[in-house]
Amino acid sequence: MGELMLGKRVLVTGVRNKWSIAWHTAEALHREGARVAFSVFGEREEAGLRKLLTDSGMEDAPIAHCNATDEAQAVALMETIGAAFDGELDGLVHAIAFANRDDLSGEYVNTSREGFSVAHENSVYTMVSLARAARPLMNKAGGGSLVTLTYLGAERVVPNYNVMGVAKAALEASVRYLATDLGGENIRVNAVSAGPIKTLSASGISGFDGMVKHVAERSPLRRAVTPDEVGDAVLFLLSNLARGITGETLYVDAGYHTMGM
Ligand code: NAD
Ligand code: IMJ
Repeated sequence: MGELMLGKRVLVTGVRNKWSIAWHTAEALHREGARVAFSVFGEREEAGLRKLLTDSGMEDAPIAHCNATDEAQAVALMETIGAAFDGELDGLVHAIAFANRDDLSGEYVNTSREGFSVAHENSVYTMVSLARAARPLMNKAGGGSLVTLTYLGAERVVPNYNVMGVAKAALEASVRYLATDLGGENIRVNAVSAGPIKTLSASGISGFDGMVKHVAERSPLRRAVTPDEVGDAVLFLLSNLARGITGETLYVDAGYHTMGM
C-alpha cells in the first residue's frame, strides 16, 4: 500500500466487470490510499461491482447509478457524490464509451446519422457533462483532476473502429478545451490512450485477437499492455505528481504508437 492518493476522493465511472479498465484503476487508487466512489450504468453492473469490492477490501465504497447521457442523472450523481464526500471531489475517471455494434464493422462511410449521434452522445458528451457537474465539487476541494480513456483509432485508421475513432478524436479535442476552461480553477483534464486490451468492450469485435497479437509483435516493449498498467497511468494523472500536466494525451501502449511501420 502506497500513499500517493491519501486523503483524495475519486469518482470512478465505467466499471462493468473485473476486466474493465476502470476496475483496475480503482484497485490502483485504493492501493494508494484514495477514497473511491463508483458510478455504474445499471443494476447488473452494481451486483457485480459489490462482489468485486468485497473481495478487494473496498466494501464500504459508495455506488451510484448513472446513465451519463441523461443530464439530470449526471447532476443527481454529483449530488450523491457530494453527500458522500463532504461536498468535495478531487478526481474523476471517465471510462465510458458506446457505439451501436453495427457501426463497428464494415465501412465508416455507411455510418447512419443516428449511429454517429449515439457514439458521440455516449463517448464524448458524457465527458463534457460529467466535467461540468463535477466542477463545483472540485472547486470546493481547491482543484481536481479528470482523466478519460481514449484509443489510437482517434488519429489513425484502425479496421472496424470507424465511428468510435471519430468520437475519440472529438473526445481528445474536448480534453484540450475542457483543460483550458477549468485550468483557472486548478482542475486538470487529461486522457490516457491505452493499447488494445481484452475487455467486454473489445469482445465480439471481429479480428480483435489478431490485432492484439499484431500490436504486441511490433511494440517497442514487444508485448501487449495490461489493464493494471493503464490503471497506474490514470492514477499518476490523478495524483499530485502530475500537477503540471493538463490537456495531454498520455500513451500507455507499450510504445506502439511511436512506430513508423
Ligand atoms: P468496459 O466495457 O468494461 O467499459 C465500458 C463502460 O462504459 C461500461 O462499464 C459501460 O457500462 C459504460 N457505459 C457505456 N455507456 C454508458 C453511459 N451512457 N452511461 C454510463 N456508463 C456507460 O470496457 P473498457 O475497455 O474498460 O472501456 C473503458 C474505456 O476505455 C472506454 O472509453 C474505451 O473506449 C477505452 N479504451 C479501451 C481499450 C480496450 O482495448 N479495451 C483501449 C483504449 C481505450
Ligand atoms: C472496438 C471496435 C473495433 C476495433 C477495436 C475496438 N479495437 C479496439 C477496440 C482495435 C482496441 C476497443 N476500444 C478501444 C473501444 O473503445 C471500444 C468501444 C466500444 C465497443 C463496443 C462493443 C459492443 C457494443 N458497442 C461498443 N461500443 C464501443 O455494442
